[in-house]
Amino acid sequence: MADAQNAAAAPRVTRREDYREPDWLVPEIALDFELDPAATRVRAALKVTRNGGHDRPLVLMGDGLEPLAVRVDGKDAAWTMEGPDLVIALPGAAHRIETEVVIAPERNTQLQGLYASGGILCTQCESEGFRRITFFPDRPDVLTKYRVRMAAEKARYPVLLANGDPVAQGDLADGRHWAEWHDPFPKPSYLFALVAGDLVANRGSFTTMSGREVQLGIWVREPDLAKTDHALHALKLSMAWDEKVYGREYDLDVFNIVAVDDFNFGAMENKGLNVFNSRYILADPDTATDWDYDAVAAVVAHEYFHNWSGNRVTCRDWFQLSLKEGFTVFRDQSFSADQGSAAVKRIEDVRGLRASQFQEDAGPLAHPVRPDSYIEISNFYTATIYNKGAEVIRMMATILGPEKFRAATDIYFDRFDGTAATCEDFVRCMEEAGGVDLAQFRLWYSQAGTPRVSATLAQDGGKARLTLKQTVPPTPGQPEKAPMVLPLKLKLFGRVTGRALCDEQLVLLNRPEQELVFGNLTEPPVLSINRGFSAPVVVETDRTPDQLAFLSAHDDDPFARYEAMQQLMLDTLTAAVRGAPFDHGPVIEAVRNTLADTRLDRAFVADAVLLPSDSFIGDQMDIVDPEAIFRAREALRRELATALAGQWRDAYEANRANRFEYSPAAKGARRIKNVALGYIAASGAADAPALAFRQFEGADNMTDRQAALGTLVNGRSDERAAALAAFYDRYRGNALVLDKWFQTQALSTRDDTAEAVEKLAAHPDFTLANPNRARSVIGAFGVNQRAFHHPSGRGYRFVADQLLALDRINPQTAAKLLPPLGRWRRFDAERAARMRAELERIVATPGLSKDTFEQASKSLD
Ligand code: 0A1
Ligand code: ZN
Repeated sequence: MADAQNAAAAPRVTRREDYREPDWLVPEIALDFELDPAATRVRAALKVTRNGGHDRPLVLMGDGLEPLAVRVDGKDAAWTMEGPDLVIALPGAAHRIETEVVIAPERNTQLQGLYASGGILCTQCESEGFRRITFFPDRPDVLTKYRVRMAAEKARYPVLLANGDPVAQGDLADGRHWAEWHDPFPKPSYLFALVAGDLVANRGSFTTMSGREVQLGIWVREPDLAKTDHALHALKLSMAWDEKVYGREYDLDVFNIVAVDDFNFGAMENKGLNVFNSRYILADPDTATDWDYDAVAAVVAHEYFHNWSGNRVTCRDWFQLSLKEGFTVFRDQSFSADQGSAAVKRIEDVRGLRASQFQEDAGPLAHPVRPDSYIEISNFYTATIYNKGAEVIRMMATILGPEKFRAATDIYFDRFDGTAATCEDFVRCMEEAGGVDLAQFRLWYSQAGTPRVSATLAQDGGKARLTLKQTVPPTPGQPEKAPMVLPLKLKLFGRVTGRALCDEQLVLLNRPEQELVFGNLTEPPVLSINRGFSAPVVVETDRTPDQLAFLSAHDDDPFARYEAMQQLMLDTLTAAVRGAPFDHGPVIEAVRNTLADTRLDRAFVADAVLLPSDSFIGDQMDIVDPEAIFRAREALRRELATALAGQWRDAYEANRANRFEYSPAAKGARRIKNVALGYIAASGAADAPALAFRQFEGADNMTDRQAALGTLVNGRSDERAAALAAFYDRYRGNALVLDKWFQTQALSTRDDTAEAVEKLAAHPDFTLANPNRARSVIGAFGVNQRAFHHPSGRGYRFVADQLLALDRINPQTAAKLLPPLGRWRRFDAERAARMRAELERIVATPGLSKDTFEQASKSLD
């Protein structure tokens, strides 16, 4: 705790410009673990070599470790501690260093390093967790070959796994056993992993393109075994996809995945031994929604793809994090797009980007895709690094075209295989293979903030003049911005015939203002712009409701079609919130037409007819008025519900057939049916609660059951309590499903939700020790705009109280809950003052972690 306090008083800032090559390299390590939850003895033998002609000592980083023995070349040696680190002066160019420490996994509530989760011992080392296990140069540019031996009580830990391939195992006299694993690929310490537990595997195999057979295993506790087929299938699909699309083959003889219940993030790509949050592995129809199934496949793919984008080619330093994360998200998004509807996938990805990354980029925690400094690197596993980073890769792929992009990634993988690379290295490969100059494009890595483009189209006889202007808003530390390269796909449609007036064009807007002229127009043109969301920007146009409604019915790019509808809804809603004149008519007609268009994919229709969320509407306003937004949105929802009552009923009935199948068509049917159910309830129809309850009780899958529960939870019917009680009774023994029970209530649109979450946090099944459970209440509540911003300020107090309690247990997860409190500048003076008061209380708390300190103090600046 004393360390944490010091960190808060004088946080050390790490800067990108200070990067220096490591003084010492570690080509090899042998680790020996005597595993025990209370006291695990870790012996490490490192071969170290001096890197260059300097006389600096060897610094082995530690975090909370005490050296019990230190030997150099077999002899006891002199050493000192500098803060948490072990420092040894060494005379020669190469030495053998041995250290010994004892750690206590069962007391590790931070879930970094070696910890216990439900009787399983497992590790999480990214970013700086390896130094909580043993003394080591714990930085990603030190690549080492690992040999790991571990011993543990056989009855409690019958399965012993580590990175690489298994080489030997055996029994010991005292009920213990041991196993040894070798990883032939040099790797950074953040990719180290071991797992010991009473686990069973769903086994499979995959034959690689060069004919090698790889043994696959998805390891879980025995009762969960039946829920692992989907993950195993997704793994095989991912392995085949990476061969086909990127020419990349798996490289070890085994690939193991372990699911654990307590995990700070989604999953971790440790070499040959991925460790997953169980919510991204376990799926069966009774407990997982379609969203969960898709997320399992996407995360399995993501972690698998890291084997090349992250492991074979890793990051030089943590400022390059997006090198592996942005690229790997782009790869997993492309994989998912190839499994079903690419259009629907793109719509969902953009929806997510806007909800999390645009908001981040517009607030106090905005940072570039390649940050310049950090206090705590764990705070930088953000939507900007991941999702904006993926958009940056996507833009380069768009600019290069598919063949050159593939040629560029081939160069990248081949040239940097086995090394720790930088974002700059990646961009250079793009330039080389693409024959393009990306000098100005690099601003995407260094400038934060979401660019804004204004587009105005003026017709003049047979010609039209398109004026494009760009601005990039100021962000913390970056008051002035240079114009960026924005690849904008655009097209014109004729308002009379609906026909395209030109081919799709890719315009690279790279100046503050640019003009384009279109000729030979035979009818009034309508502008379709940023098609496919080709650039992650905000586009403002002067398109009329009529033109937007027209595009929502005629655009041949599904994303642009969706976007036109969203813009129409957004314009209508923001006018209502501002008290300006508005007309619901065009939205109702556009939704009517979309619902009636039988050629459209049902999943697409479901996305298109959903109103923008409260918080996305809020993002359009200088000062967010949560109550006015809620009222305007509910009013439009009710009107859509009543004006199209017949169509919602039809959509519901037509898609009611209820035998679970996991296919794009069946998923689409469930989606539109559940959106329709929501509208039926919004109409206030007397039979709506009974309809929802019938669906809740009769469902043969979690998608339908949870959707019905969500609809009821937003209302005030008797069925509400009955459904909540039934759900709880049925699933109280299943933590992942119980999370849904908590989350659904924390997301409720009812006006008593701020009060309700306080009760949820006092529920006997609520615990801060499990990150999923904490997020299901506090994280969900934080994005429930109206409830969180309750005028009394009780929502702010609740989140701050919980966050402070969690900070003492698990700082990484606590700090992730802070951003909603940091958005105070966007709210009225009274709310802003209350939010600031909570941030000040947090910052002033003795013993605060540096994770939370960084988030809170930056949010106050
Ligand atoms: N590299 C993982 C994400 C991850 C990051 C940090 C963690 O613990 C601090 C855990 C996982 C991924 O991108 O999936
Ligand atoms: Zn990742």
